[in-house]
Amino acid sequence: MKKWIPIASGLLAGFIAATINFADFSAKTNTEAALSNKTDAEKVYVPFGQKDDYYLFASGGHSGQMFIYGVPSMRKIRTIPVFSQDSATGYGFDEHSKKLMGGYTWGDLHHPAFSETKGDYDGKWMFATDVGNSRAAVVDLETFTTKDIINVPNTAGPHCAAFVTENTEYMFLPTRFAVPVGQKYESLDNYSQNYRGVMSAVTFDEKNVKLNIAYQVALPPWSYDLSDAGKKGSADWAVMTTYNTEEATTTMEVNASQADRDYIVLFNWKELEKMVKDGKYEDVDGQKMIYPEKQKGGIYLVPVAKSPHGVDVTPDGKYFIASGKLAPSMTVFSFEKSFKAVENKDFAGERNGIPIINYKSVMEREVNPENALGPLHTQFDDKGMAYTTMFISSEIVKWDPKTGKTLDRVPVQYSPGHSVSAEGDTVSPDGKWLIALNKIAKDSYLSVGPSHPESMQLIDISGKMKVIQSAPVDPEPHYAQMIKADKIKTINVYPKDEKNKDAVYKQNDTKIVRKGNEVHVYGIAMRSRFIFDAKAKRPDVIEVNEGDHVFIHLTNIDFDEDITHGFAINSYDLNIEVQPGQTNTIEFTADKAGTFPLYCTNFCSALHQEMNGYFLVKPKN
Ligand code: K7E
Ligand code: CUA
Repeated sequence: MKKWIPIASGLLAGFIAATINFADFSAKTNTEAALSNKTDAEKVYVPFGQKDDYYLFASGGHSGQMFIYGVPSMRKIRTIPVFSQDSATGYGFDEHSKKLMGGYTWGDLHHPAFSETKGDYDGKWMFATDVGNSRAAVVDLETFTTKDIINVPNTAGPHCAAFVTENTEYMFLPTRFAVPVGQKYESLDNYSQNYRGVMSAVTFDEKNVKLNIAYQVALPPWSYDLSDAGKKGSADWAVMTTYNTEEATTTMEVNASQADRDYIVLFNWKELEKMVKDGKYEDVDGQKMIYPEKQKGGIYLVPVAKSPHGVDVTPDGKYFIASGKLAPSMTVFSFEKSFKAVENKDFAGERNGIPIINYKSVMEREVNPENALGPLHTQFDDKGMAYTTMFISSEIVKWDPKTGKTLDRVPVQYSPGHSVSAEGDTVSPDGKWLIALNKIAKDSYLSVGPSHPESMQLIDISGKMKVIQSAPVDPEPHYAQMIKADKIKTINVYPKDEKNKDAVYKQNDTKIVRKGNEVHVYGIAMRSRFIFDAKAKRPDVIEVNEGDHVFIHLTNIDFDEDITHGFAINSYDLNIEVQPGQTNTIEFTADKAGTFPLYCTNFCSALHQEMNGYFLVKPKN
């Protein structure tokens, strides 16, 4: 344990200066790439007419979006707006998505997580959280659209999520930043007494497509980092890393790295569920809050090398592996030994009323691959072998969790944060591909000025690890998940919804209804015209009075795959889209008098350019 201390403090400087430390191995990797033989090229070549084997869902970081790539071609297929406005799809402009966004304009999306059934991705839903504005979202994989977003109170940046339990019972959202409960004003002098690091247990109601907060846990005022849910024998448990157990309130870079040890929080969510059922919680602004110092059992601390970043559960559910970040070690812990320690009360005191499990009793092994620095996150293959990203030494290290032996390593350009393997978070990873999600793309692509894109490097892990493809990606792929393509079942068009009062499917049913100063347009978009009122002299014109409150309900009646129409009003800063069969509503006040052309933004036919009309706003006087 002691040997970590000197290495770790030296590493702090290395960590900060990491980006300038390894310019010398670019030449070598570039040459290697140039020499890449036909076999490698063939491996990533997906001929026209054929499709990729995997979908990659990459976090879009502070773009607030999610990026969809095909693997192995590494071609980008789609952007799904989740937490940020997106004019390409009208997301955040139409009524439904505007409401979902809750008044925010951006988000910081870190860790996408597929819904799971029996520990396997089921291809139905994708979850994600927003560090920027403390929200959680669910994306429907039939349409690749965001369906629900909730605010997570008492939490400031649920960075460590989303990781779902084996049957999507919960996703746990620990907080990155501790704040007072209710986020009320409180002097930082009272940090240790009055701040908390609240974790939320979020459930997903699949029938109503609603996210809900089942309960919260008022953990100590520490920073919580990556978490993971147990699997198989450990399915009722989850783990998360902590840092700043020093409870520093300023100059975190130095002050949060003082102690030799931080902790892994190990908790049994079935126990927490029982506490809630038994009324063992306090009502805090409508949330069921468990205070672990009062409600004992269910939550434990496991000491770990200082400031860990990632913790990952092995596919067999037997071990959890913490990565040092500031210590050059991966530490393998045994779930079974942890359960025994809990049962035998094998504790070394407690902190904030939470028992600390004896490190020696549960630690399986400390693994220190030679000269490998800055371990962050671990993924797995079909044989249970681990692949850990080394942020500082810019490489992926393959090793055996059962022996600690280093098996292989491959340099990447540069500074990988996470990596992702095919079906990597399931109980049965595929062992096919690993993608390094690199923070620095220096030397990789044509220059676009001082700031570069991030890079995703595709690594063939079927034999000796080899980087065989690289794709630029917008900021910022913190994490990604890779799913077998045939697990995703998309729909071709939105089915008719006769119950939707806003939908109009027949031209003769289009109408413009006025109620006082409220105007409701029930319109149709079709190749290649808008029809707002079929009986009017000019069916494609909307005329209102200045100050009118306008609702435009638009249905795309082209029940034909890929015939999407857009709807924009020139100079009104409005733009929505209607996908085939979809009905969408846009609501606004006509506060500018004048003549404004309206048009279809999405190229939909040879006469797309003719798909326009006028929005006329009569001045008040
Ligand atoms: Cu970038 Cu997972 Cu948000 Cu580690 S996190 S690198
Ligand atoms: Cu409809 Cu272009």
